[in-house]
Amino acid sequence: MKETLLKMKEEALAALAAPDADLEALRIRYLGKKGELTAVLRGMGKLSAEERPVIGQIANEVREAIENELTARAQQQKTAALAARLAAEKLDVTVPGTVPEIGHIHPLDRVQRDMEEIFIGMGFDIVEGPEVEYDYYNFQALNIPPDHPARDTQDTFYITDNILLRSQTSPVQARTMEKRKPPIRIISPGRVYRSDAMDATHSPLFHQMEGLVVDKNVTMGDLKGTLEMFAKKMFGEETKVRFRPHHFPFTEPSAEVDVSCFACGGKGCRLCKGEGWIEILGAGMVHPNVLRMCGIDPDEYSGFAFGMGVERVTMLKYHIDDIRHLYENDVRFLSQF
Ligand code: 2NM
Repeated sequence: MKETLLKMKEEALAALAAPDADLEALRIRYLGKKGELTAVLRGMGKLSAEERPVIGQIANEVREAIENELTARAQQQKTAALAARLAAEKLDVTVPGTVPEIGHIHPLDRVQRDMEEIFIGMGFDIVEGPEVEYDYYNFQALNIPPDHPARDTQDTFYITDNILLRSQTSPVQARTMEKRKPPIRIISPGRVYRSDAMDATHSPLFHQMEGLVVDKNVTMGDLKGTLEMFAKKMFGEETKVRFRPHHFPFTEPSAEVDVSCFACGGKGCRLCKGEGWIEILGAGMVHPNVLRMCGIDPDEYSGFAFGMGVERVTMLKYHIDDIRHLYENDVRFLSQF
């Protein structure tokens, strides 16, 4: 029996020494309820009274030896597993990362925000209004007569007889004059709609930015100073501004406004088609009829207004030759801004 026990101990310790020994299986095999050591102990009943304590002690020593080795090997295996995991999960923190692709501000948005910042700096508020508008605010309140070509269904998207998609952002200004008392200093950026066929310079949906100032003693000089300041901030400090007489129903007098070419400085180039000047804005003194219809006394107050196309300015500034680039959202185009 002693030999059996000692042989069992040898075998158990040898099995435990294997690097990937299944410790739990070995514990069950040797020390478990149906294990080898337990089986030997069961046979002890047949031993004599002198043999029993001797074999009992050896059995205890064998159990202790196996238990101690199990504990030691468990600790070793845990340490080895941790070391293996750390080695496998090692990161080289000096490897350069993959740079995530970041988005771009759309050029139209870039230009609209630049315009807004300039006018905010001059004390203007931004006011927005509905794109689905009454005929009244889009035309009547702006002194646009019933037979004016702009009112033709060929040019304007009518929804009903008196509801349409606004063809300019000036209805926002008519609404503001009705609601607020002067002094009024606002710009109204936004989408406008005209029934135009799509080509390189036309789109049925485009963006405008219109401005309005109403106060006592507002003059054409204020209009020129405001637009000159805007042009210098928008196109560069050397930019000059030129007014040419024009006609709009909602302003009197009216002008088309050119800026000196920011590509050639006025010498004449491809961008300005050799003119040295580029038309950017329409402007004028708000017509007394418009002020009156919006509840402002034209004998007490005067005002100026202006309007420009955001697409046109964007295309000139970034040398974009086709308006459709601005709507197609091709990332090869957008990622250049
Ligand atoms: C332009 C040109 C000239 C304009 C007029 C008004 C209002 F509401 F005050 F009458 N808003 N915008 C105006 C004047 C717009 O765009 C080319």
